[in-house]
Amino acid sequence: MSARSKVFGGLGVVVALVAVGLIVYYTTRGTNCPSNGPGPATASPPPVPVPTSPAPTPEGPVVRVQQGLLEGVNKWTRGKGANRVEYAAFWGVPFAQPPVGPLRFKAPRPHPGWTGVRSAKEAGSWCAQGQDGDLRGSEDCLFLNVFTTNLDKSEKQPVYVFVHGGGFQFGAPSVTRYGPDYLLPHGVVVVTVQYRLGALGFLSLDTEEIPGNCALKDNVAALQWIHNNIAAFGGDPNRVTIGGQSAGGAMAGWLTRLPEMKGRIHGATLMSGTPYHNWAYTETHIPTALQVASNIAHKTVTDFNEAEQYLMNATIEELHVNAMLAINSAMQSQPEVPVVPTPERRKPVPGGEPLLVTKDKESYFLDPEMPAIPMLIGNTNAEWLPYYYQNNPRSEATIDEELVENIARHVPKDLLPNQDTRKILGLPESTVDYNTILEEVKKGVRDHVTASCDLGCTLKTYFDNIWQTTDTHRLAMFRAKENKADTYLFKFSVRTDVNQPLAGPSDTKDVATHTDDLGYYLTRLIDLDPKPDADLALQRVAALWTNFIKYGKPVPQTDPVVLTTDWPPNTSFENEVTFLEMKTDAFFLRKESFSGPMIQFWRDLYHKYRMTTPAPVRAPGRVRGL
Ligand SMILES: *[C@@H]1O[C@H](CO)[C@@H](O)[C@H](O)[C@H]1NC(C)=O
Ligand SMILES: CC(=O)N[C@H]1CO[C@H](CO)[C@@H](O)[C@@H]1O
Repeated sequence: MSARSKVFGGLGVVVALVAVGLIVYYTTRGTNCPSNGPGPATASPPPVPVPTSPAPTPEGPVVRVQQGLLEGVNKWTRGKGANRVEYAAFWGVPFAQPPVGPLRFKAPRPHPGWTGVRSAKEAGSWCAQGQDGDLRGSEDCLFLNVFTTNLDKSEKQPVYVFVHGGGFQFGAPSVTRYGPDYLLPHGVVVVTVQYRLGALGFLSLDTEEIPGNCALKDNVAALQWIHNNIAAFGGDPNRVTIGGQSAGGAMAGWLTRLPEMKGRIHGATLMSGTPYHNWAYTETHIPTALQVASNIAHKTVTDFNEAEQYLMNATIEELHVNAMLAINSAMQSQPEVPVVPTPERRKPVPGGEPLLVTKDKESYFLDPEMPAIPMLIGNTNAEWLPYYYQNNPRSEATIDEELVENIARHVPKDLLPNQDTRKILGLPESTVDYNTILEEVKKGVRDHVTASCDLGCTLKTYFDNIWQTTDTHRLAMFRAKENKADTYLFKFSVRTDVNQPLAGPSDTKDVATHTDDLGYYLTRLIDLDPKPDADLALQRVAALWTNFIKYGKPVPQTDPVVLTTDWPPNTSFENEVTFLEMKTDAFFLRKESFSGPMIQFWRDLYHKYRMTTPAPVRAPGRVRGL
């Protein structure tokens, strides 16, 4: 056991995130896993590009990007008939200079390029993350992967850029999952992106040295690189759809609203993740960063300059372990992950670190200057069911009662706007006692118990609400009010062998939990030969997704296999909404509350506490009630 293993192994620090399901489960069955050892633990200067000469004659497909020549590999998609196509894969393409040494915590800088032909046959190193009690990956990890069937063609194809999830702390688009096999036969170019994770991706003192939001800035740089280079792979830079799942969905949602991304993103698919979640944005970043610095220093550090030095000098192990401790301790009391996107409020310095998140969540989504981008957004139908069973494995009534009595752990803190948001929205100081809200929530849960849905059943929907569905619904409502571009809402309920095994004892048909949808549009190595029920569902999902990527609508025309009815876009997203229900045997439109029976309760609560006054930045009354 290495010293590193001991550091991670003894602490069990990932427990909270695993418990809430925000991390993606990595399946490493098969022989094809990239074996990226941990990278340098200490800061070192950015490497100078090494010429790869003398160059052997390339055997794989070669593409010229702005930085130089890349050699990929030719592959065939799995699948039969028209679903089996040959494609070129380019793995581990650097889209920025390695963010190491003095560039730790900084926005990515353009890659200086290379001479000769750079091999793009293997995945780049994962971004550093704790895994199975060990540290995996490296600080030098700003790579993306491109998959295309359209090299050397004059007619360009639309592009799908996928941002992986993993609670902002874990994950990577590896060769064992997030594969393009289902999407490529439909004529799109697929790109998967790596971004800095955990402390390296999000720690923030909101200073020039540690400005925060590195991971978002990595994605901004990746999209800029894609804009500049994707035509060389047969992709159309003017038809780029960004997609993401879980934390990746939240990131994709943020990106669609950044002015920097205007003209770089033309559509978005957000699966089980939006920027509205309590877990996808925090204003506790400064105390968190000082806490991490103090843990590293083994003393209390309050001075920003001193904290910066400790954070810049620390090893990646020290950073990750201490960030995980901060996350775990925050999540003991509420559904908040403290190492995630943050506001940037410092004064801009000419030539200094760029500011990215300069507004609050709501005003971003109501800014009339923002481009109109069609969106496909949705959830699985039982996102947080495993969380319920983790808390109450045998569905005991007494434990349900305890869960309600201790509801503070399960109430989104952002029901009340926090200080920074108040300032930006011009809202008065709050005089609300948070305990009043907690009592209202307890009562709300109990009021929704019915003869056919007892307390446990109500809690299952409640957990889905607080972690996912209320915010998905709020996003759809904001978009409908804004009425700028189409929104398509879906709920994914397919259950086949492609899903994860269910943690709970019951509900085995048509139940999909968090991450279950992933294996239906991106391939995993373990699903080599999907059974007929899975095969039908994944054909349908791939067609809907790629239609959206190609035409901006998932059903340009009805199809006997995919969907026999039209799927119209937004009309409104009031308490009852029309959405596509994707069940194992059939996909069909359905009109009911997207987030369950408590929708009116949540709307009232958000109306009462989060938006007590119409904000000056928007037309009066526009947001009230959301
Ligand atoms: C950080 O490293 C620099 C350069 O080696 C050193 O001068 C400084 O004292 C270190 N600071 C801390 C707090 O470790
Ligand atoms: C069916 C429907 O109401 N669609 C609307 C969705 O929003 C766009 C953008 O405003 C409208 O053009 C559509 O008519």
